[in-house]
Amino acid sequence: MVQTADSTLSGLLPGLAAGEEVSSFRDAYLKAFRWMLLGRTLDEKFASLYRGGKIHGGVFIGRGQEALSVSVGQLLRSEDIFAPLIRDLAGRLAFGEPILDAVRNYLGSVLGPMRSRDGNVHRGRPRQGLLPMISHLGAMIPVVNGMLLARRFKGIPESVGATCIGEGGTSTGAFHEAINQAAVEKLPLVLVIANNEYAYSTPTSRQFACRSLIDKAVGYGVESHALDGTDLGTCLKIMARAIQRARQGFGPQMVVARLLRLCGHGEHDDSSYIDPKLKQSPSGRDCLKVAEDYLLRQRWAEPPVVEGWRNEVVQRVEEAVAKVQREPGPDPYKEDWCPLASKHLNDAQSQG
Ligand SMILES: Cc1ncc(C[n+]2csc(CCOP(=O)(O)OP(=O)(O)O)c2C)c(N)n1
Repeated sequence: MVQTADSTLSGLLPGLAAGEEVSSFRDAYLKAFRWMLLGRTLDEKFASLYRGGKIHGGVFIGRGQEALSVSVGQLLRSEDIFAPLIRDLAGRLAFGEPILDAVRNYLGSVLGPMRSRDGNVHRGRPRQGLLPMISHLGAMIPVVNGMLLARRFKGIPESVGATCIGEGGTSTGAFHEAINQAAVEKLPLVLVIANNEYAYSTPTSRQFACRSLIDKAVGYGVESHALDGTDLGTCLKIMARAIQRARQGFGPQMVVARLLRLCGHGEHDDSSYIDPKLKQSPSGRDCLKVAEDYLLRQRWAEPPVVEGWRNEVVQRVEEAVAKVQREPGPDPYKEDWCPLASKHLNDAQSQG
């Protein structure tokens, strides 16, 4: 396991000169916090639209996982590849996905990236390195490997490819084949595993028998990093380190975060199976609250400023939803699309 000293900021954000580090860490933290706020607010809006019958597909939110997710999206560069999972709205936004992509996709606007054919979370902008996920667990890892290999074969300067999965995804064949391939090919893959204690309702005790998921990295000769996914500062530091190691040619990096899913698997799930003791444990802390308390304690922002940020994201979310609700939905008589043609998917760009 690669050691990252929590107590020092040294080497935190690659490329920074000494002395710049503290203020840059504060800036990165505050930026990340605001992405977390936006992700949480937008997720909650989707949950409420779903309950009001306005969203017909499933709604999957990332409550409790925003610190981890944002740290991936924010620390990647625009030329990198990001393949998010269902709980990564906050990370998508930090990577550059417009709010309107998410709103249009869920509400079925024809202007959305999937042109109203999804109503769910399977959206993306492949040309900008943001891959639309498919539902099969673990299946995006080989896709990222393939993109990284393609860039290598074409002589395009290598970039990092990051993907997020849950601990349940680590039990699939796709996970094992892909991590092995990435290790053998020394691909600059960052594999982020959110161990949120349950794969739907299956607890970790029924998911894996190894002591820690880190052991899976050891078995494949892959560098690994364990972290507390409820702590934004730790997420930023360790993710920066993992991305930097992948970029510098040290091969794939596995990041395993410990946290708790503070919601159901999807909004259709009341999550009554979650052990109440876990909610009281350190993993059960709400990363957004932890981050807010920390930045207030540091006096990096005063309470009215944070309140202003909160109001601002609510306004952005409400404006986006109001705009999309006026947009046209699908018209089956105008369909000329074939499920076997990838043309429209590749062309997908939402407008506005
Ligand atoms: C190969 C495969 N098996 C089963 C499913 C059904 N399924 C969808 S999500 C899910 C649980 C996912 O748990 P985890 O990977 O831990 O992620 P989390 O939802 O906890 O974030 C399951 C079993 C699937 N999508 N793909």
